[in-house]
Amino acid sequence: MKIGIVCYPTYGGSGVVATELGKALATRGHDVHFVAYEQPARLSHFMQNVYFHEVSFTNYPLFAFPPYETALASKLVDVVLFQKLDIIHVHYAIPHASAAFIAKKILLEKGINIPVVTTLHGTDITLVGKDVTFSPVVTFSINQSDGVTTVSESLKEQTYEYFEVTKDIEVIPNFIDLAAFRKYDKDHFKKAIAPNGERIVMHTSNFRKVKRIDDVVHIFERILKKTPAKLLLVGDGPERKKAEQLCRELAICDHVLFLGKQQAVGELLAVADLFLMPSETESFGLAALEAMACEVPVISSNAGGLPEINLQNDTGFLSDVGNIEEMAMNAIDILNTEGKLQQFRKNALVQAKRFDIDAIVPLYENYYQSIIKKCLVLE
Ligand code: GMT
Repeated sequence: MKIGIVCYPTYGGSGVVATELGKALATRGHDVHFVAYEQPARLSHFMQNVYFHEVSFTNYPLFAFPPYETALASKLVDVVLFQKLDIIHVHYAIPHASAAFIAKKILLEKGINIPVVTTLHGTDITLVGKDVTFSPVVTFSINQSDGVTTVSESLKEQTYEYFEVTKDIEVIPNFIDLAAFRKYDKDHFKKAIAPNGERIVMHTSNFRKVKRIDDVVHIFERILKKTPAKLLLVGDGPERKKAEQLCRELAICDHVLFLGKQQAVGELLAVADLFLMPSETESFGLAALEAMACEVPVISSNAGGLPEINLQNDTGFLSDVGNIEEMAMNAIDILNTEGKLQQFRKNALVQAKRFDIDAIVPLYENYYQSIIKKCLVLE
């Protein structure tokens, strides 16, 4: 198949899922054309069957807000026509699904019925999308997509709850490449981070409000009172300054490392003992799955799709959003009970294997085939 993938070129979340999916599809012999405003972060090396089309445009002083959606729709028309795509797969509804709808309409005028699949990732539904600023367009473009997928059962339910969606939604969970994320010997890293054998606690995110970075810091402060530990904070975003300030106020700076955006998150997870994800909302929690693949138990909230990934008293513990006392208590329990830590490590890997990339990518291939068939019947 010739597949167009529209995504954000970001380091985490939907951008990473879209890029890893595209790379896996290319490895399986498909031609994959990425369309984005920048080269996707995980597309750093040449790969056979992978192409990148940048959405760029000359700005004009009249535009207080550059019309990205229009430029993207035009680029999609161009790529479909000249690369002869079989299907467009957009990741994150805003504004990708509506841009794909415009492109589809233009192409229909030229006698081409290009199938469009939209994958909903989370905040495009639960946070930004359901705001009145966007909701009419999100509802419309979901209903106009030929196929719609969500990354968890919980996100599917929320989509039906928040929007008047008439489409059938297919749940295709996110996935993990177990060859890239695995526990391996990184002893020199461990010694550099925790020279006195301290436990290593980790959090990675885009440091947005929904991630509740304050909770991460407060949980860690409580852990520190009971066990020697280091906190690795990986990533960057609007809440980082506040988190730095909080660490100063709590006088725990010597035990906290702000590492910023890191390419090789797997290398850090390989030395971690516990992962914290106290998010306000989380449709899936890909970062938690990455941790589990590296045999790291997870202390998380029970928001959104997290109970589908992190299993209570098995791969970690889940608590109500904001219940930092319980999260800290469970974290201390795991870190201070060696037998439990080892058992949870094993369970985490067993659970991660259920989301193996080799099992999930064929689900997308089959879904594309069914949508292409459906569009052919309609022609
Ligand atoms: O985490 C974010 O806020 C980024 C966002 C995105 O779309 O880039 O992530 C969402 O998509 C990820 C990949 O499907 C999911 O693993 C995250 O749970 C989801 N984030 C939220 O729902 C907050």
